[in-house]
Amino acid sequence: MVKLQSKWRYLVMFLGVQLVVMALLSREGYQRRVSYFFRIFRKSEPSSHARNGTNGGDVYANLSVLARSPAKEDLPYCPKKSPLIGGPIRVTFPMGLTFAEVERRNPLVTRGGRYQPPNCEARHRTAIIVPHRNREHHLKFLLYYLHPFLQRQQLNYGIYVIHQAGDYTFNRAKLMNIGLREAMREEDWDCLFFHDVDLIPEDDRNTYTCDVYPKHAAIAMDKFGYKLPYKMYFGGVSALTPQQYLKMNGFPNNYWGWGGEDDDIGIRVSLAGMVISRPSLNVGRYKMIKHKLDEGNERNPERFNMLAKTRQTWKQDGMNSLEYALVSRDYQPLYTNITVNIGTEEGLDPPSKTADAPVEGHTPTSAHAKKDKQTNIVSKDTPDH
Ligand SMILES: *[C@@H]1O[C@H](CO)[C@@H](O)[C@H](O)[C@H]1NC(C)=O
Ligand SMILES: *[C@@H]1O[C@H](CO)[C@@H](O)[C@H](O)[C@H]1NC(C)=O
Ligand SMILES: CC(=O)N[C@H]1CO[C@H](CO)[C@@H](O)[C@@H]1O
Repeated sequence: MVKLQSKWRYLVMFLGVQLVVMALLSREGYQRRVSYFFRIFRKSEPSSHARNGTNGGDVYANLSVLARSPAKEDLPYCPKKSPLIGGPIRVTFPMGLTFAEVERRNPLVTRGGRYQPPNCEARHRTAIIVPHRNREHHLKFLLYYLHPFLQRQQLNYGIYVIHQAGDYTFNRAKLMNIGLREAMREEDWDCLFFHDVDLIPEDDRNTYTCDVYPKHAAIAMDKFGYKLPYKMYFGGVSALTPQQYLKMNGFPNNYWGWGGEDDDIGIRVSLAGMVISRPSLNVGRYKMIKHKLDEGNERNPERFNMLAKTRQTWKQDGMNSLEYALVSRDYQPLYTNITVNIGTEEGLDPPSKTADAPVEGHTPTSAHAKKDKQTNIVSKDTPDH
């Protein structure tokens, strides 16, 4: 009986304390402290990095409809520093985003993904080159963020998607070589941005213009803790003038599959007597769209052997040895789709494609596991417009 009584006593005390707490809470001054208290408990979910990503501004702010001015000839130059630049950008990946919605939000983008500032003459002409295959979902997000991002920087720009036809192993660097050649065919671009489809810039002070040396822009990615993973890293997003590009004979054509080619490019920069230029760490920030390694882009087992030989190979392998066949060039509302056949390690028309007509010097039994795939997998491009 005594036990029970003391239990009751505790309960009464507890309720009393609650009453006092409630009374205190109801007072204005405590509201803030309480919400702070609850935030402490919730904070385990978004890490400090993630918080940073969501702190920034809306990338579509400040882009409200500027009418295209009729007199195009005598526009003044845009200011050296765009007044529309706002710093950190909030990057999220809304479900249900469609290409049509991206189009609607970018009314001034013209056919093929081109844009010029409506009321001033741009100081820079930048082409964005995006190597691509089976990543329409990522492309949609990239375009959603990149179009307003570039408009805030008052650039004259165009976005080129270089689409590798077929199912043979992916070759990112070769697609970028093709991107340079095909983009320069259309316009005298003074800067080319080589852009992975799954990287979204998080700060518009990271200007998409070229420097005196080849620029590595994606220096702080969320996946590497917003730090440069190693000194010679040149992956993700980089920018070169056509002159810088040709000086290093472009990028290598012979890296098939994932990895190595970006390091090769970094080595080429220094072999060609240049250095890597970089934006500051708090500006060159990118968020990566999470995904698994793609089918048809398996890790390249040769990559370390090949890197060791870059010094001997860079002058023979690059822009001066580039071979491909243009399949189509489509002007989509938000980008230009350049689809190319890039062949395989064995050339543009590998024996496997013309299996009934064996080419001398190539035994059809060569043990390329990747090559066998080509005949088995059916094309499954799934544009989700
Ligand atoms: C978040 O951003 C601020 C300013 O943009 C920066 O000073 C800070 O270091 C960033 N924090 C992390 C964890 O990246
Ligand atoms: C580009 O064009 C090719 C050929 O028409 C098509 O298969 C592919 O889906 C297109 N890719 C994009 C991203 O539009
Ligand atoms: C040029 C311009 O419109 N700048 C505005 C961009 O948006 C910020 C925040 O909404 C404003 O403070 C700027 O004036």
